[in-house]
Parts: sequence; C-alpha cells; structure tokens
Amino acid sequence: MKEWLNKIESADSTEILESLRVETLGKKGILTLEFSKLKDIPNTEKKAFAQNLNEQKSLINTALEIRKEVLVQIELDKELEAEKIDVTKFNNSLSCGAVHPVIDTMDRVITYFQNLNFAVEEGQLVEDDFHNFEALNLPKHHPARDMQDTFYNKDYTLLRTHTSPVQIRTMLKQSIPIRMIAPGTVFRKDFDITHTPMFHQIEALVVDKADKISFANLKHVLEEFLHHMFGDVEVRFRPSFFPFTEPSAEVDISCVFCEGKGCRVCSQTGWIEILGCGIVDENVFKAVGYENVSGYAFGVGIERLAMLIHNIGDLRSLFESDLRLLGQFK
Ligand code: 2U9
Repeated sequence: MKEWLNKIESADSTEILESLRVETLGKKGILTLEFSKLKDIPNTEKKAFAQNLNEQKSLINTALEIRKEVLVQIELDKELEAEKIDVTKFNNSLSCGAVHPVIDTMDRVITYFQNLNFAVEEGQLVEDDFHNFEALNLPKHHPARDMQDTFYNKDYTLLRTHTSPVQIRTMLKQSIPIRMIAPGTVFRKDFDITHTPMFHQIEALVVDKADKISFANLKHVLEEFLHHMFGDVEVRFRPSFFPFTEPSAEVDISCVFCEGKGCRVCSQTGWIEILGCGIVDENVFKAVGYENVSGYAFGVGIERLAMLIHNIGDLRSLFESDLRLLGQFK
C-alpha cells in the first residue's frame, strides 16, 4: 500500500497518474481484485476485510486527487509558457493605416473652430423638404430642388444636399446666441472631374441679437481661418448669390501653387475659390420663428480643401481607396 501511495505522490504527469489509477482502482486493478476475494472470505472476517479495503481505496483516491490537482496546474503552466508570444519581437515591417485626407482635413477645421468656442452639431443624412430647402429660402420650383441634383426617396424624404438643415434644426430647438459648425456628409446627383455624388462640408452659423453680427465679423473670422489653413495667402471677397444669405460672397485665396502668378491649378487667374458665405437672409430667420436677430453663415467643401493642402490633382482619387495614394498620408 505504502508503495502505491509513494508511486502516486511521485507521478510526474497526469498520464502516469491515470495509469496508476487503472492499476489500483481500475476494472483489473489490485484493489478491485482484492474486493473480488470478498465472496470467499469467511463471514466472520468479511466485515474487517471489507473495511480495510475501503480504507485503502479511500487513501488511494485522496492521493490521486491531490496529485492530480498539482499535476494539472504544472501542465497548464508549461502549456502557457510554451505558447507565450513576445509581441515585441514583431519587426517594423508591419504597416499601419493612416487617417484619410478628407477626415484629416475635416478634423483640422473642426478643431480650429472648437478652439473659437463654436459648438459642433451633427444632424441626419436623410432629411425632408422643409429642413433641406423650404426653411432655407429655397421655395418650391427652385432649380436646386431639381430631381437632377437631389437624391429623392420614394416617400419624398431626401439625402441632404448640404449640412444647412442641421443649422435649421439647431435654431428650432435653441435660442440665441448660436455659434456652431455642422460638419458632415452631403449628397448631390453629380459625377465628373470636379464633383462626386457624396462629399463633405463644414458649414458655420453665428446668430445673436439684431445688429450685433456684421459682415465685418464674418470677414475677420474667415481671414483668420484661411491664414491658419494656408499660411500667408491673400484673401479676397467677391459678391455672389445664395438663397439663404444676403448679401453673399465667394471667397478666394491667392493660388498656393504659383503664389498668384498664374498656373494650371488656378486656371492662370492667380486665385482659387475656397468657400461661400454671407449674412443670413431674413426669410431663413422667419422660417424658424426668430425675430430681431442677425447672423452670418459660411460653407466650405472639405474635398477641395484637402486637395489644396495635400496637392491632390483629381477629386475622384480621394474615393478610389487606392493604397498608393492613402499610404502617403501616414
Ligand atoms: C443657414 C443659413 C445660411 C451656408 C452657406 C455657402 C454659403 C456656400 C458651398 C461651399 C462649397 C457649398 O460645399 S460647397 O459646394 N457653400 O457657399 N454655404 S453660405 O449658409 C447657411 C446655412 C444655414 C440656416
């Protein structure tokens, strides 16, 4: 007995332990064989014989269990040690991704205006006629509502054609002062060298009491913004027209490629159109129930900014997911 207990205590694998269990308690094990002798033992000795065997069986069982617990732990530790991976052994050839130039540009503009205390508002991509057109002084039959330009759904909802509905929704739920930007994806049915059906904009809106907001405020904010983005460029405002602003202007910067001398990018004009802006039209304020207020707004296309910042020639290459292009922005 002592000999078996010693063997069990010094077993150095669960496999050996299992064979010791079979040899002792298995069908043909020594203790099982001893139990089978019970029938030939005289009745008077049966009880003592059986009691002794049961004690031995219990000793062996306990020894097997104790040793098993130890061996399972040792084997698990060995397995874990063998499977250990030293992640620091990977070399630098693992390539990592990069932020897409459009998102990177969007982030730069957002951060700039957040630092000026503009709130960032996000709306919904599927809009209705009121928020996307009507409230923005784009009445029924305005050409911008044309089926040619707008993706309409069967239920007359539409994919927003600009982020302006975000400003409408913000004004409907908040009161002045408003100082916000609306960055996001917009959709128009257009596809050629300078248009993609999905693109990105950031629009800004500032509204306060009547006469508090002037074109001079707008001009200053935009000049500072464009100098931040493009460095020491010239900025010029040209009169323009948008249904939602009056007066309106388009803003150009001196060409960042030829410094105003004239090149292919600026079509020899020396100027690059960069954004549109204006003083918010009274009809827009009427549509959201605002009275005695004044405000300015502007909108900038992100792809155009990204192309100028990163010297990308073809707008469409931004959406082709070609790693040879994207890999350059790490
Ligand atoms: C409200 C009131 C006024 C937003 C504006 C522009 C001028 C503009 C273009 C820039 C390039 C669109 O992506 S682009 O093609 N945007 O020129 N956007 S003023 O005016 C608003 C918006 C909302 C309530």
